[in-house]
Formats: sequence, C-alpha cells, structure tokens
Amino acid sequence: QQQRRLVSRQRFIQDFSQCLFEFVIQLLPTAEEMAVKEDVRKLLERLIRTIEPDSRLLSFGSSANGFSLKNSDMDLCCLIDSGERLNAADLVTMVGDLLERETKFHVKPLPHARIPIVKLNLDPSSALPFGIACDIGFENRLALENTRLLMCYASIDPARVRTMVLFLKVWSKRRKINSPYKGTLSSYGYVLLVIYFLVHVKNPPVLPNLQQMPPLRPISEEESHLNGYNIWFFDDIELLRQRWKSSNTDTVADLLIDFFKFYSRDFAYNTGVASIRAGLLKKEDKGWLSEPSDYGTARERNRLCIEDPFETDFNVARCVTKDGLYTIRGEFMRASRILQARPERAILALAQLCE
Ligand code: 3AT
Ligand code: MG
Repeated sequence: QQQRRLVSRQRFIQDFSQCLFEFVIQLLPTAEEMAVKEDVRKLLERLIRTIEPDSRLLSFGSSANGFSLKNSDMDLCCLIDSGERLNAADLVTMVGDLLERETKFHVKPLPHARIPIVKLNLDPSSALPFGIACDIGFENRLALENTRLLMCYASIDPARVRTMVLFLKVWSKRRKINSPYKGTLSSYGYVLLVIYFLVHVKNPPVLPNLQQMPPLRPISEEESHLNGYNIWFFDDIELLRQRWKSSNTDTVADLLIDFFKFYSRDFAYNTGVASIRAGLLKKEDKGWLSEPSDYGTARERNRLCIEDPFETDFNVARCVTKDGLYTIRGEFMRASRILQARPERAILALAQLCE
C-alpha cells in the first residue's frame, strides 16, 4: 500500500511539473505584444528627447527581467546623461503636458509621489486588446540594477526559476494578494521571496548568491556603489552557466510544494527578515521592530520584512498590513493543503490553486 502511494505521489509530482510548464507558456506575452511595446518605448523616448535631448528611456521591472506575463504593465525609467537637468517633479509635469498634447495616452502626472512618475494608459485596440499601462520614472538607477539582478537569477535556471515565479505571479493575482495599495505584496516582493527560498532555504541550493560570489577582478568603490549602496553582483552569466551546477535535482513541482510549505509555517515572520543578499536576518538588528511607544505604526509597517537587495535600509514589504499578512499566509496554507491532499489529477489541482 505504502509503495503504491509513493508511486502515485511521484506520478503526481511529474504530472504537476508538466502542467506548470504548459500553463506558464500560455501566459507569456506574444512576439507581437513585445514588438508593439518596444515601438511605444521608442516613440515615448523620441518625444521626451524634444525636452531633454540627452535622455534615454529604458525598460525595467517585468518587461526587462524575464518575468513578464501577457498584458503586464510597462515600467520605464528615463535617464538623463547631461550634467544639468531639471528636478524629477518638474520633469514629470513637463513630460506629462507634452504626452498629453502629442499622444493618445491618458496621462496622469504624479510629481509629488515618493518616486515621481507619469502614469500612462492606452485604450484597447485590435493590436492591443487590453491596452497598455505604463509608468515613466526618472533617474531610478537602483531599479534598473535590481531588474538586472533578477534577470541574471532568472537566466541561471530558467526552467525552474522562471516557471515558479510566473506561476506565483498569476496565482497571487488570481487570489488577490498582489496589491501593495491594499495591504498585500508587490510582484517584486514575491520574486524576492522565491529567490530567497532558492538561495537560502533549499539545501542544496538551487541558485548561488550572486551578491556574495568573489569578483573576477578587483572592483573599486566607485564601480560598486550607487547613491551609497553596494550594487555589485556577479553578472557574467555565460561564465556562471559553465561554473555553477546546482546539485539540487528537485522538479519545479517539488520546489513549489516546498515553497508553500515553508512560507505557511516555517518562515520566522515575527522576528525574521528575508534577505537575498545575506540570508535570514533579524528585525531587531535592522531596527525594523516597533518601539513600545509607537506600537501600531512601525510594527504595522514591518509585519513582513523583505530586505531590498541593494537599498538595504528599505523593506520591500513595508506596505503589507496585519490583515494583508494574515490573508497572504492563509493563501500559502490553502495552496499547501491542496497540494498535500493527494489530488487525483494535476491539472485539477492547478485549477483549484488558481480559482
Ligand atoms: P508586474 O508584471 O507588473 O506585476 P513587475 O515584475 O513589473 O510585476 P512590480 O510592478 O512590482 O514588478 O515592480 C516593477 C519594478 O519596480 C521592480 C523593481 O525594479 C521596482 N520596484 C517595485 N517595487 C519596489 C520596491 N518596493 N522597492 C524597490 N523597487 C521596487
Ligand atoms: Mg510592472
């Protein structure tokens, strides 16, 4: 009996892996969608250059890190190479006015946000049945670097890493736990949880720690630092592919099941900080605990702690509220339960997960 159970569990794991691959492939953006988005980027860049001739408009976030789903938004960052330039708030206002005049986008400039941006929306058309949503920020060089870091992690083991991340992005959207404005976690936060799990929790690890690998040559302070943060990481992917061979042979289904189990019950939510740079850290040591006097403020902000890989004084999950974390953990438990319950068929388990 036990033998039969084991065999059927193994068959489930195999089928579930196959289902995950097939599911994720359908969710990828089409070549056409990517081409239209690239045209939009070029058009916007050309327009912005009429105000700032030395500017470049670069993609970051999912459209540049290999974790993009169909119809995901475009995150764009405008870099200005000349010495003299306007401040971000003024640029947002000017670029907003310009795009309002010259394009069909609905334009919403947010010059006073923490990171000033212009929000753009394009109505659906036949080429783009879901329209386009796009944010343009200015001089956000750290975001370009963290995008490059995630892209490198994705390309070390795309079959497992990209499949896990893309599945979790869809799952978190369908389960409605991917809204930082409503107290749950951003996509960026979920990606960091996956990398943390694959670098620091799985033993043997599935991914190396790119920020702690020895550099091939000495790196000066100037090269490695940006705005006072150390942004160095091992980014020679060709070399890494030759040198890094994980001895972890888990399938993507094994990893996903363990991921849900780990974040349901094992991660130290009350005291721990997930850091892809340094492993498990303590809230206390980072000053991310509440002071007894302002109970309900700092504590509310640091319910879930995920250290940004470069901006190490920044908690990526600071938007997650008490209720939000309760819901997220509830969802991890629900997923874990579904996958432990010896489902009859993998495809049904997958459908139930994303209900
Ligand atoms: P979607 O496909 O849009 O759901 P995404 O991968 O584009 O996912 P986000 O929209 O959450 O991810 O974030 C886009 C980029 O913005 C990712 C990262 O470079 C930057 N970013 C987002 N949130 C934070 C944050 N809290 N701290 C630092 N950088 C962030
Ligand atoms: Mg995005």
